[in-house]
Amino acid sequence: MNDPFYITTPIYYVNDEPHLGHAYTTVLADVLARYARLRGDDTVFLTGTDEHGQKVERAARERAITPQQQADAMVMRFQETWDRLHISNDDFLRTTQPRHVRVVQSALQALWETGDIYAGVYEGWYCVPDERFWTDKDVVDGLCPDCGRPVERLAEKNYFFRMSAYQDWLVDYIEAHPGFIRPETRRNEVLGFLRQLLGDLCISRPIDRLSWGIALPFDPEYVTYVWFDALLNYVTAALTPSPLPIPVVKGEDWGRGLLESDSRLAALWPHCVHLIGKDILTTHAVYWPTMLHALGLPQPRMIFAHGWWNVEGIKMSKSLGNVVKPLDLADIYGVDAFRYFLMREMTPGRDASFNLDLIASRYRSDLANDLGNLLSRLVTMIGRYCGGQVPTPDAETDVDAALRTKAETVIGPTLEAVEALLVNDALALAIELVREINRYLETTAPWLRAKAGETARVATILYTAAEALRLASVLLNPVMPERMTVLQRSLGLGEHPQQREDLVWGMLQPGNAVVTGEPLFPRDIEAAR
Ligand code: ME8
Repeated sequence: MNDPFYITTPIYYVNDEPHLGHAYTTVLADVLARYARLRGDDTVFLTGTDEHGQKVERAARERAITPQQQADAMVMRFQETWDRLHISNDDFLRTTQPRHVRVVQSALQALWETGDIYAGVYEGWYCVPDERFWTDKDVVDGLCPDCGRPVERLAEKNYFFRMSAYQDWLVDYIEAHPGFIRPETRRNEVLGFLRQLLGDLCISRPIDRLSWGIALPFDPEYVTYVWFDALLNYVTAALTPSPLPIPVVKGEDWGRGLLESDSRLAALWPHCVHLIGKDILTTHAVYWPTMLHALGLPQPRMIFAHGWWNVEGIKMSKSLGNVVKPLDLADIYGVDAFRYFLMREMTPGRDASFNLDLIASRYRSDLANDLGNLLSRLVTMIGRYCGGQVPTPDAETDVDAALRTKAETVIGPTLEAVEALLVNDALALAIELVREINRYLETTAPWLRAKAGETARVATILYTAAEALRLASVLLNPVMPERMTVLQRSLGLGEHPQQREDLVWGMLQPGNAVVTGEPLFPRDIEAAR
């Protein structure tokens, strides 16, 4: 039995629409989920929205609507975008859902009971117009680093999570679990951060300054501040759906009790993989593990922080007007080509720079020329020389065996690259197989054999090429699910969820009627769409 696979994206703020960066993380999670399903793992893929807090409250005020209306409108934009981008999430969590509010409140109460949450004084530089606290380090000459207006010293009662108590434990844990924070550079970054003394974490705001949040169960004059609420979403979604209240027990007994009583949580949680951008590494690799530990829950299997997408080398930002909208690109190149581009172009641990030429050249070379053209040549030749039916292969020669071996031996390394979260490498391997099939056709020249009347030889060549292409399409399916389904349909295969057995040589049935259709990746993109 395979281990289950529980993959999460960050839950995105609903103050603005999804852009290229959000699309990247979500497509990567989707691709990993689809590969896991191909492996036969019991897979749960979670994404969602982070709806409480100042950012959303302020965005709503600017649009003269309520925070709930703001959240509802943006959630639609996220869900529409994910639907268009073929995102196969099993769950979509909104932090305003009652199922989540009950988890947050009972977790807060559990930590309050043990003193892991306590009342204290929060002091800092406050920017009144921005409604935001800054530290000594942030403030420049008494001015807000964001808006440049004067800040004032403010002290107010708030609630804190005793994060400092878990610093030594966290360092030991990270050191003992090399695969916990990935890639290695991010792990080192977290260990470096933990060399300074860890403070406690302010987890509340008084409701007269922020009302859009989950009320503290032990002080209704306060709401919990975003991260305590947001991070717990991963636990909420792993629980068996239930309308019953979560029993309030102290500290670590909270998580232990849940694990004992909820078999879904117990099965999923230890296999959880959090996919995040590097911007939220500290919250996930420092706040979250200490919160989980205090609550008596084990750690997720892995926190993977990918790099940053810039646009032509510059940070994407609204004020620079260079925000890339994923659906605009999907409209031009097609959804799957856009997904392919995102996955092929970024090495997950590093930053990447977007530019339009890059996507156009990937499209032309890998997709239109290598892959799309191969399918159309093959289908045309099967039509012309084999009566439109996948031929029955005759005796295999060395050159056929070489292609079969190449196809069979590329499967292992491709899946291993995916397990290491190097989807870009996996794609490079799959496309290399496609190129090998093109070279094979050049070498074996079935059109010359056909002219010479060598029917059996033509049958073997076209079967071998088509079967190798089918295998490549199974490997590429998690990245381009819709286009690869079309490809398989062209080879006369029925639509079905891809399974491990599809990765075995010889699954293409002779006799299947091939289908000539529109090009898989039209060369003249503008004209075709
Ligand atoms: O931080 N390049 O939400 P958020 C790559 N609500 N990825 C990017 C990116 C870019 N330029 N811009 C955004 C939050 N992302 C919190 C998370 S989780 C418990 C709470 C992606 O809407 C990347 O995954 O600001 C990043 O971590 C995330 O969007 C931040 O989304």
